[in-house]
Amino acid sequence: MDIEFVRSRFIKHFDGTTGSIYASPGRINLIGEHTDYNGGFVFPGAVDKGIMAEIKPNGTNKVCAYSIDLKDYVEFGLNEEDAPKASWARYIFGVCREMIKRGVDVKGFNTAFAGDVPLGAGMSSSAALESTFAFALNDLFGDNKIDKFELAKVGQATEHNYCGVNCGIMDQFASVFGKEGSLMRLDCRSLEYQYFPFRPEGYRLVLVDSVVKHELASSAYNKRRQSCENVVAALKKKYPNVEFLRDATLEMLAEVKAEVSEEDYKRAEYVIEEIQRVLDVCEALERNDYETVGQKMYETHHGMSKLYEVSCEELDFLNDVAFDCGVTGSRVMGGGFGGCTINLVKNELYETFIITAKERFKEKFGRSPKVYDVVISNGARKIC
Ligand code: GAF
Repeated sequence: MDIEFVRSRFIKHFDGTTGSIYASPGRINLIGEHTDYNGGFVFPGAVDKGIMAEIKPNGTNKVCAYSIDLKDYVEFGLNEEDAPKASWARYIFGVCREMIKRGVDVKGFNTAFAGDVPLGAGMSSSAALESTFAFALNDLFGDNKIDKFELAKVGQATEHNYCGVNCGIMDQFASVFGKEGSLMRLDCRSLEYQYFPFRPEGYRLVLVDSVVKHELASSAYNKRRQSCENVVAALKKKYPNVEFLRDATLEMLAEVKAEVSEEDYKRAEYVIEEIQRVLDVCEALERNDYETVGQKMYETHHGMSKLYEVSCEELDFLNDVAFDCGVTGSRVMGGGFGGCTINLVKNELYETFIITAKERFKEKFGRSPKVYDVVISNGARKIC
């Protein structure tokens, strides 16, 4: 992201003065999908693409926000009834409200922001936006008294309360806590985390974007979460200590098979297996065993496609192409219903894989997928 670009737009759009600049990244996730809201493990890292915003208090109680990319300008107040209509502005409004709920005396400000996280690619541009503003408002109005854990929760609560997505904590956590060159294993129940330096010698991580965006992704996502909660409710009758699917085994699940729908059962089966896969991948990484890491990624894809049913034809196709090319690991990344596959590719296979994926995808779907190299980067920060 280019500081001068954002600054020039801020100056042009407002009164010619400058404010402070903040930035937060999007994320990748090596493994552990739809496990976060089940109290399980995830394995994300922040990327070198994100949102950058210039912000300056304006002495009023009004937020004046300009989206540089959308060339859209919105003003809103800071009370609950002042929620703006534009969906992008609701993220900023939600963050303001959540900070206010946590005792921060948020006042009006001017802001212009831009981003380079591809939208709908499953790299969480929304978490990048939330973290940028949570971090900034904490600095500008809160004496930085809200800790980083709570800043991540501000982003998550914004999704729940103002954007209609009952997401887990992974995206916001990765965006706030990201560390250059490291992925993090996060226990989403306790929020304990551990950085894993990730520079796999001889391999590259690459995202292949199907450029498919599912219109109803949020409601389908919430439905998946509901399925998991239904199964937890059934398990609880037999095992009162079960709070999340994280607390269950496949054997326990089998015991309640008759009490849950077939669909909910499949969802839970995937989640329980996926939580274990994260731990297996961490162990494999400690031995530099990338073959096992890759194999687990393919298993995840299979589960997301056949049990959790959050893949789509285009993503399954990209996964098959990766397999045919001998790519070590490949799977749909993020919430699903479109977006990217994440691929662990041997250096010497990289060119062939990318060329083949582009050619075969175009042949089948009449358009090219996009390709992004992954650089694992730092989390939310003040730039100047
Ligand atoms: C989305 C959500 F926002 C995350 O919380 C997570 O559940 C992810 O989908 C799937 O792993 O990005």
